[in-house]
Amino acid sequence: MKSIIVGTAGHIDHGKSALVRALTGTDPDRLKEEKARGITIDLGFAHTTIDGLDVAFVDVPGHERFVKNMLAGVGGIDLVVLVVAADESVMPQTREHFDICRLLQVPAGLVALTKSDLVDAETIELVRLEVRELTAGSFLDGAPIVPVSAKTGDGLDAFRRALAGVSARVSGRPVDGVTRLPIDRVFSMKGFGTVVTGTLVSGRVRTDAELAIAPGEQRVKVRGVQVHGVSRPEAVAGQRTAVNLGGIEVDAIQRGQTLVGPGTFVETRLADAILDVLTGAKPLRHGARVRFHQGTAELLGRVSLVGPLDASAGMPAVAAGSRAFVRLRLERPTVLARGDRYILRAYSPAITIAGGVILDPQPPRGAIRTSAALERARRLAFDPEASGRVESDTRAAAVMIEDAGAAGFPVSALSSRAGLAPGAVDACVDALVKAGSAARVGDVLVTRAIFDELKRAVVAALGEHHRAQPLSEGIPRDELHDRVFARGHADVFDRALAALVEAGAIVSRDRIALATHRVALSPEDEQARQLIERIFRDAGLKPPDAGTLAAETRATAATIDRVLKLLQRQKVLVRIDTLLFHDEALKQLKAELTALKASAGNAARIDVATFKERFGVSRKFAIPLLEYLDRERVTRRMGDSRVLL
Ligand SMILES: Nc1nc2c(ncn2[C@@H]2O[C@H](COP(=O)(O)OP(=O)(O)OP(=O)(O)O)[C@@H](O)[C@H]2O)c(=O)[nH]1
Ligand SMILES: [Mg+2]
Repeated sequence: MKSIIVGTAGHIDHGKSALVRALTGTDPDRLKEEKARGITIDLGFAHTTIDGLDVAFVDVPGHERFVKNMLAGVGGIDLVVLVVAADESVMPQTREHFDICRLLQVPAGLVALTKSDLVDAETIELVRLEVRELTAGSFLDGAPIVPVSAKTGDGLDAFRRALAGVSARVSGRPVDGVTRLPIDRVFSMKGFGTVVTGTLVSGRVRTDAELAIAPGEQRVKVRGVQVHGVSRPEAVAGQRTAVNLGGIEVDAIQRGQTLVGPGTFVETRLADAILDVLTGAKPLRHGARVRFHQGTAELLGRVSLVGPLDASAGMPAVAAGSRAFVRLRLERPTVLARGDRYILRAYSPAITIAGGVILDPQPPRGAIRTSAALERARRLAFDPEASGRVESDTRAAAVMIEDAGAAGFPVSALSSRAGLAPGAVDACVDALVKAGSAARVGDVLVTRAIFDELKRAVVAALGEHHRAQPLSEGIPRDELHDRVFARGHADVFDRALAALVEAGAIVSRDRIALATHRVALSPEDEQARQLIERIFRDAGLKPPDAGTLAAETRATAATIDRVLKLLQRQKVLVRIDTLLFHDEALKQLKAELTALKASAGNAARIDVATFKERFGVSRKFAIPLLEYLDRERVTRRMGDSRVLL
C-alpha cells in the first residue's frame, strides 16, 4: 500500500485539528493542556486509509508562539493541507505557514476552506479568491480548494477525493538511501522502555538493527518497530515510524536529534547554503544571529554572506525577496546532508524570515568573502541544466575533492557530504575519473592535479637530493613523504610512487632514488672505500677501531665517516652494537656454526671460552658476536653456554 504523510498548516483556530479528527476519527490533540485550552501546542498524529492509500497526518499548532513545533512537523511531509477558515480567511500564520512550506519545497498540497457551515456561498467565493491570490505562482497554484465543515461533514468526501488525487502525483522517498529519522518525540513506554518517533525520511529501520543517535553518535539497538501502532519487521522511508530502542535512557535523547545508520553522517556546525529571503522580511544582515530549523532540530547560529565585499555598499545584507550564497555557523552540532531544506527565523522576535537548501554540510574553514569562495559556491549549486541530482552532486563532489587537497576525499563522503544515494556512488566515481577531475586511490579520491603534482615533486626532490648528496643511494620513504607530501594521504603517496616505479622513473628499495641515479664517488672517496672495505674484509671477526682505521687509510675523519655510512647502507658492513663487521665475515661465522651443528648433532653447544678459542677473538668481540647470533637465531643462550639451533 502506498503511504503518504500529510501535514496541516494554517492560522490558529482555523479548524486543522477538527478536520484531521473528522477524516481519521482520532483527535490529534493528545495533551491535557491542549484539551483544556482548546488549542494545539505540539505536534499531533493520526492516520486513516483513503482509496487504498495509507494516509498519516501530522497536525501542527497554528499559534504564533508554537511555530517552532510546527517546523519540527513539516520537515518530512509529502503533502500539505493549507487550512483556511472560511469565516476568517487568510491570517498571519496562514501566510507564515505557507511561506515555510514554499521555502521547504513541500512538493504538493491542497487547500481546505474549513468552517464552511458558518458562512454563505458568496463568502466562500471571496475567500477562495484571497487564497488564489496568496498561492499564485507557488506550488499550490491551481491546487484544489475544497470547502469543508468538520461540524456537519459537508465536503469531507470531496476533500478525500481531492487528497487522493494530489497524493497520486507525489513520488516516494529514497528507501535505499542512508537511514535517517529526525526524532520528533521521545517517551518511555511501560514494558518497552525508550521509544522515539518521527518521519523516516530515507532508508529503513529494521528490528535488531544497530543504529546511532546523532549528534553524539550514541549507539542504540532497535528492539522493535511500529508503523501506525502496528508492529512491523521494518519501516521504510516515507512512513511515520515509532522505534523502541535498547541501550539508551529516555533522558539521553531529545527532539532535534536524528536516528541514523552508524557512521553515515558527520556532525557539523558549519554549512554552505543557498538562502532565499522572504519578500516581506527585513534585509538579512551579514553576521545576523538567527534560529536555524532543519528536520526536527532548532539551533541558534549566524549567517555570513559568501563573496567579495563591495566597499561602497555599506554593511552587506541580503535584501527582501533576494537570494544569496551563505555560510551558516551553528552554535551546536547537528547532522545535515546536501540537498536538505532549512528555515531561518529571526532571533527576536521569532518570525520566519528566510529559508533555502544546504549545498555543503562540511565546508572547509577559511575565508568566504572572496571571489574564489563565491565561485566555489556557484559550482556547488544545484544546476538547473543538469540532467538530475546525480549530475549536480557529482559536480559538487569535484569541488569537495579539490577542498580536500592532498589529504584526499574519502569515497564514503560522497554519500555523507556530497549527498549521493549509496547506489549512485560508483557511477559518480567513474564520471569523475573519466572526466579527469579525480584519481581514485583505494578508499580516497584526490584531484588529478594533486596526483600529477605529487609525482613531479617526488622526481624533483630526488633529483635535488642526488645532486646534493651523490654518495647517498636515495631518500628513505618516510622522509620523502614528509618532505613532499607531509599532510597528504599515505595511500596516495604510495600509489604515486608505484606509478613512478611502473613508469621506470624511480627505483624503490630501502631508499627511493631516480632510476638513473648511481652513487658517484670522488676518486679519493673511491680509493678510501676500496681500502676500508679491504681492511674490514681482512680483519674478519676482529675489526679495526677508529684509530687503526685512520692510521691505515690516512684519510680524514669526514671521509672515513662518509665511506663507513655508505658501506653500511650498501650492507657491506654490518653494525653490531658499537662495532662494524664485514658482512662476509659474519656469513662465514654463521656457516661454520651450522657446520659444527651438523657434525655434533643435537648435543652441539658452545660457551664463551670455546668460542674465543675457536674463532681467535677476545671477549670484547666474542660477547657482542654471540649476542648477535642469539638475535639471528643461530644460537640460544642456556645458562653459561649456548645451544646451536
Ligand atoms: N462551526 C465549525 N466549527 C469548527 C469547524 N472546525 C473547527 N471548528 C471549531 O473551531 C475551533 C478550533 O478548531 P481546531 O480544530 O482546534 O483549530 P486548529 O486549527 O486546530 O487550532 P490550533 O491547532 O490551535 O491552531 C474549535 O472550537 C472547533 O470546534 C467547522 O467546520 N465548523
Ligand atoms: Mg489544532
